Amino acid sequence: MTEPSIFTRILDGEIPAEILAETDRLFALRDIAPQAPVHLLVIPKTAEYRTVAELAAGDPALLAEMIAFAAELAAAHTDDGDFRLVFNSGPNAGQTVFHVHAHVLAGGLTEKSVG
Ligand code: DGP
Repeated sequence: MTEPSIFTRILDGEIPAEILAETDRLFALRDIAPQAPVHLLVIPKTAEYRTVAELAAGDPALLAEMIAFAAELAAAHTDDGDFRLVFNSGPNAGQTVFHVHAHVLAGGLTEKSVG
């Protein structure tokens, strides 16, 4: 039995954090270490999927819900609704929490996007 993820512990109320918004299957937090003026996390309530590739294979509708929810959050938290969506996948790509989540980055980004 693996330990519950930090996000499951927040969802269960064990660790204090403001849940900004939620749906039946998702919730959103402010990232504790923001990398942009708006830096939110969109997180499935289920901890079943560790990475975005696992999620895409196992429940593609939930991945689509994450993207739609990210767009709604960006519209609510920015003037223009523009946003960047990042999934770190694997420790060598910077993933530290193995409970799939999307970073929603927005609000006057000035750097050029990578890639
Ligand atoms: P990643 O490195 O892609 O696995 O992203 C994990 C993010 O989770 C990281 O940017 C920091 C954030 N984070 C970690 N612990 C907490 C916490 O207790 N509260 C909040 N709001 N965010 C957290």
